[in-house]
Amino acid sequence: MLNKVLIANRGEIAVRVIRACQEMGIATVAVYSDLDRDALHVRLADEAYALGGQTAAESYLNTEAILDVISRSGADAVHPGYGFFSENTDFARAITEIGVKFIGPPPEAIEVMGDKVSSRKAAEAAGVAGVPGTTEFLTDASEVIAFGEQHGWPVAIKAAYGGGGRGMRVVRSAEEAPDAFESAKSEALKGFGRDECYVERYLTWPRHIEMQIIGDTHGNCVWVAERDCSAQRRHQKLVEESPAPAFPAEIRQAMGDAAVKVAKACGYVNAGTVEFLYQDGEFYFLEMNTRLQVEHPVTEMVSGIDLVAEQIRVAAGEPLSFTQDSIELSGHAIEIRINAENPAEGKFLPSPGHITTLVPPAGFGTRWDGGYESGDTVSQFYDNLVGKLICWGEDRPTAIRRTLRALREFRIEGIATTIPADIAILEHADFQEARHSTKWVEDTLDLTGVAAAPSTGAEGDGEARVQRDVDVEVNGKRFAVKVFVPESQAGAVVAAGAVGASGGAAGARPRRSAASGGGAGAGGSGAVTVPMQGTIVKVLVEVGQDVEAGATVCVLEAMKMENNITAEKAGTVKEIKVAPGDSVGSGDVVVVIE
Ligand code: MV4
Repeated sequence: MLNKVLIANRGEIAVRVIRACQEMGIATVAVYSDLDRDALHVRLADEAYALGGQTAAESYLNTEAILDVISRSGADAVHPGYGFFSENTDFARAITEIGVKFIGPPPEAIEVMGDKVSSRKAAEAAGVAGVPGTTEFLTDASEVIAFGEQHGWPVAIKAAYGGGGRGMRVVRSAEEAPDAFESAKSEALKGFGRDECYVERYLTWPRHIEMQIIGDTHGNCVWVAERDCSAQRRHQKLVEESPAPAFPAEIRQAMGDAAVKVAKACGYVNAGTVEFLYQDGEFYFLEMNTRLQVEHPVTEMVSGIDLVAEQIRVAAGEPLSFTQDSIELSGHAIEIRINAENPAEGKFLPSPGHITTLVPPAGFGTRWDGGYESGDTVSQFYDNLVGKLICWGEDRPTAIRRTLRALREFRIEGIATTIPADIAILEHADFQEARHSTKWVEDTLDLTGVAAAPSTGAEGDGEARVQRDVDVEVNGKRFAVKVFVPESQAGAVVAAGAVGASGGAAGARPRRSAASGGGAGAGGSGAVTVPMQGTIVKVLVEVGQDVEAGATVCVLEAMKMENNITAEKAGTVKEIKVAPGDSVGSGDVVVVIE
């Protein structure tokens, strides 16, 4: 068995792998960037080493830095997680060449499945058809026209070295072919550095169904279960589930067999996923992902298999713990990706920042795979996945009800999240009756009424609250509002701020005169804080400057409005803690006044 695993990743997947290792009695080594010095995965690992740098490129994608930590830590295996180096042939080779186990497939399998044309050829050689199309690169728009006339319109022109739908052009008639061909090639060149394209029939309302497989080094390769990932937006999965709704058992069996054939054709070992498009009772090979996927927990919940533990066993040369016939699937599982994004008006704007409160739901059949806890900060430098909520029920309606209960119970403040949009998806009849497809979220679901969940912070982390009166301005009218802040911040002089047209804090009422007191008053620490999460757009004071009570010290952009943050008391600016562009959370101190 392995002795010490280095997790070459961060966030929830690093936490997931650390937990599996600890349950197996395997030591764990975390690596971290400068921004992740205090991250959850670092806190949980047995050892942690700095990679240096802030961005992914400077840290988690720095091969030399990771190889150096392997050498210093004595790790005998590396788990890449997903993203980052998880499907990088060179990285896998670099690890195996120094005699360390790469917990994933052989580099050769990664290579074959790395480009859409070679993966399609490998699948077709194994007798698994892709959507009817060409397996040679296009040289001219006339070939697109010939294909469309033969197979029917619409057709899809795709980038051979592309992914995630980028560069894909849907062509509905011969007249559209020349422009679509040129634009697909130029986008492919810009996006992937390669302009080779191919054409295939376009499926107008497909479901995106993927089959989990896992193979060991003893010739065993099995399919575990399928996942339906059709609830997506701009190729970003929002909701995944297993089993796929309205999916006949005979199709499941045939798709499972097809996935295993594709895996065996490329000598696959360890966990992998074969993606298909499913429409009108037919399924077509799309691509193969040579890594553990974000959504692997739904497969674990319906099969009872710990896929990460199996990955580690396989990497250690052990056989799979189960056979194809011993796998028993039970119930229904749904995964919700909780992203730090504001789904208001369907825009899903990034919402990095300081998480002031994070209390995940719990209860029967409720799992939280999270990468952050209260007090952690979601950085703009990395993927904004905060964690995944996975709920299991004995059938799909029960799983949907449980997921909705859990989403409503979820307490997360300081950042906006996709939770309101997730609730809208699960409440919708199209989703509940499985009428959705990969285009449903963007073409049909109406998210205009969806707004970021209000971040009150009032009951937050169980800390006692004290009342502070805040002067706010709503559309030019000033109000005195009661704000209940954690006792630890009570000394702060809660800034007066202008609050958006929504009227801001509940219970706002006409401002009382300053003489009536309010705020921390003269006795406060003089720390001026912000009443809500947002971004600093202007700082209007300097250290040493004298300010009057009510003077604006900085401007906070929040709730799509510019809010003036003002000092409650006169004094001299002693410290400025922010600069334009900084993200701040509710209650953060921005300026200190003596
Ligand atoms: C397709 C398709 C319909 N017909 N190919 C998009 C990303 C890339 N993996 C392949 N994709 C698609 N290829 C044909 N012939 C529809 C999509 C597609 C899609 C596929 C899977 C998951 C989400 C999707 C969202 C939009 C379009």
